[in-house]
Amino acid sequence: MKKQFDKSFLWGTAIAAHQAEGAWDIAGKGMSIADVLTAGTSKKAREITEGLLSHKNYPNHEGIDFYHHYKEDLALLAEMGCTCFRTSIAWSRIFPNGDETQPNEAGLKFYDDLFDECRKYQIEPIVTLCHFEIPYALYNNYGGFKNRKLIDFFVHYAKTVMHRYRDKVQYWLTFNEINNQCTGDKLSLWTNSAVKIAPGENKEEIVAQASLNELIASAKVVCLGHKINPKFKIGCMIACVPFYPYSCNPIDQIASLKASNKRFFYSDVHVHGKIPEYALLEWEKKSFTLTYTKEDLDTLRQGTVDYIGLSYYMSLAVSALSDCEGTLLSKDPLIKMVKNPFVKTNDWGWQIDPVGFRYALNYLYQRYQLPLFVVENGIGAYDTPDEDGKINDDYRISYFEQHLAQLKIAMLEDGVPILGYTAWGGFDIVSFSTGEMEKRYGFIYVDKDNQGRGTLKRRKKKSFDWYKKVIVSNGECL
Ligand code: BGP
Repeated sequence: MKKQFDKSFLWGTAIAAHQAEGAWDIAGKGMSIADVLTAGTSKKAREITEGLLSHKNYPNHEGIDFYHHYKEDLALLAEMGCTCFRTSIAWSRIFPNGDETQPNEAGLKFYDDLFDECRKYQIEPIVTLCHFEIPYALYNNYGGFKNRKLIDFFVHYAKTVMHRYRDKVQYWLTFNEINNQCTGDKLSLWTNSAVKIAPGENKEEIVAQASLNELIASAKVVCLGHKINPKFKIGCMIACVPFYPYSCNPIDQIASLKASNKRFFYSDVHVHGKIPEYALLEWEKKSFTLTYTKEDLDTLRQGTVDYIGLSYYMSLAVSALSDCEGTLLSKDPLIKMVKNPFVKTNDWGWQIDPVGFRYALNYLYQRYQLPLFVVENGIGAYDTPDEDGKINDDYRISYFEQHLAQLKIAMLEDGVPILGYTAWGGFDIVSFSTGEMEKRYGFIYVDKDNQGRGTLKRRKKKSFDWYKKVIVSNGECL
């Protein structure tokens, strides 16, 4: 039995370009869909205002100015002992409108320098090709991923960067949390596939088409990437949210199964290289007429991923709507989310469930039999510096301690192969769901507030030294 983490296990932190880089409109960068989200004054007030730019207020536009601070920031990660670092390439830094033939050299040069800086510290870059950063013009001019033309634009972009960084980057992820759009909520649809739904169009059908187009694009990129450099490891990235059945009532098991199929449809295609039967039947039942060709099906079959990248933040519990006798109301159960009394939540209502992490890792491995890479996990919290300016974030240490202990069990006792772990944030960055700075994830505090005020100075929190110890001992101290 394996007793320790493999020597090759990668430890690091993760960010996304649009939440950290800032410099949203310099050196030829075009606007991405993330750049047109606006932040409201309260956590809940953030909404999508297409085309309405609030340059001054939107913290993404400045992020933590990683664009100009990356040298200092990578030095801190190196000091913490990180052996890998996950970030994304902002697509619109390379192709400002998404449909150009020639890339923007200044954008390419920025990532050349960034990856060189990683290599200087022997930090392995893990690169997401699209982390909610579809060029805005592709939404405006093409209607987003419901349009097949985006497959070619994405492939051209991926080919350009994979070729350029072929000797600097080995680990790639195609679309961040591609499966979030299964929820159908506005923010997820917008950020995952930038679809413009025209009046009269069936939203669900459009989302299915856009998702399929993205899956085809991803498979094409896997094939192409392996040609560019056979050593590339190209993964998908899914939000891994296990759905617990609320009770041992059999109908709740069906609810959990159905909810899981909806969420894991994306990784089913990424890994098995075909559209699952349950999806085909569902599309037929709903009379969807999705467009895909025989070549697309071949592409899906050939372009299966090398590993599964995942984020894990929470578990959810589901129950089937039933009549008063507890019998299912229909074969296709209506599913409702229910509160899980066994888990606590953070200040934003996200369930904190370390044991669920072990469960999730096992679930994915059983379903796919592929190595996993945990590329996001962490806790958003309000951090308040004490009188001396120190941040004693024991709650964060405790969160990571508990989650990493479960990861260790999953790996060493349950036999789940895991390639590495990147804690979300590393630095405090702009929160995706709130658009604010005060939901902080980092081991490194960044002096900036929701209004964009602050010196941007970086400061180590108490958790910095804790994570360093974990990395240096290669997980032994857990
Ligand atoms: C994931 C996203 C990240 C990130 C994280 C935390 O869904 O991939 O971009 O932000 O969630 O979410 P938030 O920042 O909303 O707390």
